[in-house]
Amino acid sequence: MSSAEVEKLKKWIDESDNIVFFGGAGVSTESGIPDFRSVDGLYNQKWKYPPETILSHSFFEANPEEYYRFHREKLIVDGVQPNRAHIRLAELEQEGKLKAVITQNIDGLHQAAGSKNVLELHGSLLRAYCSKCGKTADPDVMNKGTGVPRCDCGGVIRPDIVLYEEPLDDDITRKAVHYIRNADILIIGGTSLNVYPAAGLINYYRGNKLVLINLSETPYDRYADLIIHEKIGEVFASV
Ligand code: CNA
Repeated sequence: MSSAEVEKLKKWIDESDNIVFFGGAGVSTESGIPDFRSVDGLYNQKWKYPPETILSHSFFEANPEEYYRFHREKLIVDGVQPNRAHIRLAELEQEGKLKAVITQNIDGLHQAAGSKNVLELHGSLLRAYCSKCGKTADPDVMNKGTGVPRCDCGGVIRPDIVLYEEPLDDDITRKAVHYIRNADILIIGGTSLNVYPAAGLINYYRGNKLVLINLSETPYDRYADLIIHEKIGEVFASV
């Protein structure tokens, strides 16, 4: 891929050693994981309730069976691999150019690609714990089993993700603000910037190289210094 915008991004990346990336579900669609808001995203697929209802604390507490049906059918996609966006971001970290990946994703693909400093604002599907006693649990019983997984203590095992109605982790949020505030370039990609408080974190950026890579428009387009409405994997393959 080559365009004036992608060339400009490449030049900025070449010249910087303080890049921060902030991403969302669109980073993983090219790996085969559906996002929420695209036409083939989870919002537009048939299910009894919208994803934000099922993925809420109160729904999980009241309907763990239904939650786990959705979890195994929709959230878990077998055999997914990092795509070129994940891989290039990991390389940029290794080259000493990228300081942190801040992600709303819960799929673990940045770490699978080799990224080390990944701030998971919404947790990870690769970790589980008991909602009653707090003991760590094997994520396989949650992701691969059937029915509602339970701990020895009888409590329901839950994913270590931030469900709607639940607060973000303070420590991770503080770190994310630190990186964003001090970044030279902030690249935002594959996110509709509709989910708060995560989306609000980008307001901490103080630089003049705010890059937005997203297929569709976002509420933040007018604040961006560079906008690329292309597939993020293809863009990162070219920079
Ligand atoms: P979203 O609201 O579904 O938005 C995704 C955005 O990405 C949309 O604006 C799309 O246009 C855009 N997009 C889709 N594919 C591409 C692509 N190849 N290149 C560039 N842009 C693309 O998702 P957000 O992340 O903004 O919403 C936050 C939620 C979704 C978070 O809480 C996530 O945990 C949750 N989510 C995560 C995953 C995952 O971990 N892979 C999957 C689905 C939902």
